[in-house]
Amino acid sequence: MSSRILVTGGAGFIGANFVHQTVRERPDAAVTVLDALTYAGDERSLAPVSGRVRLVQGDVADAALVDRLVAESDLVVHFAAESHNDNSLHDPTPFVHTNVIGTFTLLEAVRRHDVRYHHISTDEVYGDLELDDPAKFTPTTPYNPSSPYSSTKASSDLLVRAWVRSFGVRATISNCSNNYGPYQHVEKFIPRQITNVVDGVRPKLYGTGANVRDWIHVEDHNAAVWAIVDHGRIGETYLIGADGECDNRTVVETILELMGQSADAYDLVNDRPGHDLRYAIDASKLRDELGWTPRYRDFRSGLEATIGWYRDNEAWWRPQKDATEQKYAQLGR
Ligand code: NAD
Ligand code: TDX
Repeated sequence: MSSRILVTGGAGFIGANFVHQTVRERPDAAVTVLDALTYAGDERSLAPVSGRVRLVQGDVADAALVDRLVAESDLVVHFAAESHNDNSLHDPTPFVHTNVIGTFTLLEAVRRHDVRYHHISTDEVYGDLELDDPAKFTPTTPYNPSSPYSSTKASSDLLVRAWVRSFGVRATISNCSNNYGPYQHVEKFIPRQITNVVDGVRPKLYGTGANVRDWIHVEDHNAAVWAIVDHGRIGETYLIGADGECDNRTVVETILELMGQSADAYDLVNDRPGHDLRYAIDASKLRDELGWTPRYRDFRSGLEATIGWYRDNEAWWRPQKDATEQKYAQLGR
């Protein structure tokens, strides 16, 4: 099933990895990527599958373009978003445009053409947990987003739920924890620190470094997305996570150690305003109902492989590095 697949945001981090995995594992799939190629999108991330993928440069909020592309698809997987919390604190405008209006535009098109839709979202819609609270997010945790980014993602999830209930749109939603792996923009925590160390710059930890994220390898996220598309129940929300909780300080210490530096060779910098303390996912619904399990169970070796990728692919990230660090310098971070 689903031989004609429209992947929005397929030139971004998770979307590009999804396209690679799809081309590798589903030889019959005809993949079209719709991507605006913003600062976060890079055509070169699709180079390994060029010839197997059609790239359309455009905006998910462009109703005419979206209508045409959806009409010729059997499945839409919607990754496109403005994805960085720090940017959303500086200027929320593109977050509302892409994350809210873009999702609305896609939903109207899949409604018109009765096309199966999968919505990619984040655990940040649930807000945060206390550091010493044993609780984890579940599909019934109330929405309580903290940042402009997470509130626009929460808005988009609620639109999907309403379009399922009111119009019978055939949609599923997944809310995943923090991803790491190849092709992630150097603005994000792990690639920023790896590339800083490559450049002889000390890693930068916000606040005290005590905040906890629940890390999952991008390949495991995307395998879970396929499990949901293939076997998930329409209208349902699945949480994706791999029991990868780790505080930021430990992540930085591990990167430093794996890169041959002293584990305390980092700086504490200004905290992010409204910084969520801790995220943690209970993925038992996904595991029990759909039989998904993560392949990357050892965060340390996943980090080691990711460090290797950034060392081997400096030409991919180098063009973004200076501008990214200049933005952080203005924030004292
Ligand atoms: P990213 O920023 O690396 O990529 C986003 C892509 O969307 C880019 O290629 C960009 O060009 C494209 N895009 C942005 N605005 C667009 C528009 N108006 N029209 C068309 N394309 C547009 O993001 P990512 O980290 O790969 O995240 C992908 C999705 O996964 C997002 O929906 C995000 O909310 C979600 N998510 C991310 C994580 C994570 O840890 N990175 C975790 C959970 C969920
Ligand atoms: O230099 C840094 N130093 C630092 O301590 C950066 C860039 C980040 N941090 C901290 C902030 C967070 O606690 O590291 C943690 C991870 O930061 P980000 O990579 O910015 O991710 P986060 O804000 O947790 O959001 C990510 O996961 C959920 C993605 O960017 C979102 O798109 C996704 O929804």
